[in-house]
Amino acid sequence: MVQMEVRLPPEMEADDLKARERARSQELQRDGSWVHLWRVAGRYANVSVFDVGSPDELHELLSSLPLFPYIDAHVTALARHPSKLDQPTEEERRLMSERANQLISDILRRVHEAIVENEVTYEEYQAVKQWFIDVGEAGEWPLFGDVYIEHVVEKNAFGDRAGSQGTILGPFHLPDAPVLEAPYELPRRPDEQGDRTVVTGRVTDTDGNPLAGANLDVWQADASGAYSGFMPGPPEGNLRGQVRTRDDGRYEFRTVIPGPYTIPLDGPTGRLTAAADWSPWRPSHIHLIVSAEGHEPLVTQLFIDTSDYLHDDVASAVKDELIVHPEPTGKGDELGFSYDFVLAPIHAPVPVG
Ligand code: MBD
Ligand code: FE
Repeated sequence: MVQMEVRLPPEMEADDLKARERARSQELQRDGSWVHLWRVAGRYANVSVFDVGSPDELHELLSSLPLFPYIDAHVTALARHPSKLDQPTEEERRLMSERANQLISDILRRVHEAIVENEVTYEEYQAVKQWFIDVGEAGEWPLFGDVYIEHVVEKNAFGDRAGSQGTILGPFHLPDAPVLEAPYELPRRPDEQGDRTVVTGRVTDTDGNPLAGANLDVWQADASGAYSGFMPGPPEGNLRGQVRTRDDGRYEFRTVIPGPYTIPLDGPTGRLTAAADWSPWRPSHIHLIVSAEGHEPLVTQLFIDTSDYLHDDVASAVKDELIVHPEPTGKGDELGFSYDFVLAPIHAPVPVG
C-alpha cells in the first residue's frame, strides 16, 4: 500500500505532466500491477495498492511515474490476512497452478504439433497474429469462442446430465431481461416481421413433478436475424423477456418465428469462416435459460424445423432433441409448438482434488 502526496511547485505548468501520469497509471492498472487507486478526499493525494514481487520492483514502478520527482510516498507492506473470506488456501493455489500448467501445456503442445504437421509458414504465423489483433479490436472474441469452441465445452460438461438437453449460451444473452406478466408475450415492435407463434409446455423435475414458478429467460433474433442490444434495427429489449410457469408447471408465451442468423461477414470471424469456405449461418432458434429453485439451470435453444442450416449450423449447436415443429393453431394465422423441459436436480459441488 502506498500513500502518495503530490507536491507540485505552485508556479508550475503541469498539464502535460499530468496527462502522461494518467496514461502511465492506466497502463499499470491494465497490466494488473496497480490494483487499487483511491483519491484522498480534499487533497492532491492518493492511496494505492500495488501487486509487486519485491521492494525493488515497487521502487522501479514508482520511479517510472512521470510525477515521481514531486511525489512524497509512504509505503506499507501488506500481507494476506488468514481471516479474509474467498481467499484460496495454499493447497487450492497449488491445485490451480497444476491445472493451469496442465491445460496451457496441453493446448500449446497441440498447436505446436499442428504447426509442424502442416508446415505453417512465417507468413501464415504473421497473418494469424494480425487476425488475433483484429478479433480483439472488433470485440469478436465472445462470438468466435461461442461459435467455434463452446459446443464442445457444453457437450462435455452437460451431455450426459439428467433431464432435457442443453446447448450453447452464445454471445447475445443479456441479464435482467424484463420480467413479463401473463398473458406472456415477448416485447416486439408494432410492425414486427415474422410468423406469430405461441410456445407452450411444462417444466418438471426428473421424476415428472411440475415445477411451479420456474423461470424461462427467453431471447431470440428478429425475422431478419438481428438481436436487440447488439445490432442496429430492433429497439432495446426487443424479443427478450422472462416468463414464469403456473402452479401446474405449465408455461405459455407468444412471439414470432426468428430468422436464421449469419455471423457478421465483414468481421474477422466471418473472414476466417469464408477463408475456410464454411457456411456462416445458424438455423432459426429461440434461446432459453430455464431455472427453478433446487435445480440445475438449463441453458438451451429450440430450433425451428423448417429453417435452413439445421444440418450445418456454424456453431455446431443443433441437437435432434431440440428441434420443434410449429403448426397452425387454427387461431387466425397463428402457429404454435410445445416443448417440455425437465430440469436435473442441483449437482452438489465436488471438492477439487
Ligand atoms: C448466435 O445467435 C448464437 O446463438 C450463437 C451461439 C453464436 C452466434 C450467434
Ligand atoms: Fe442465437
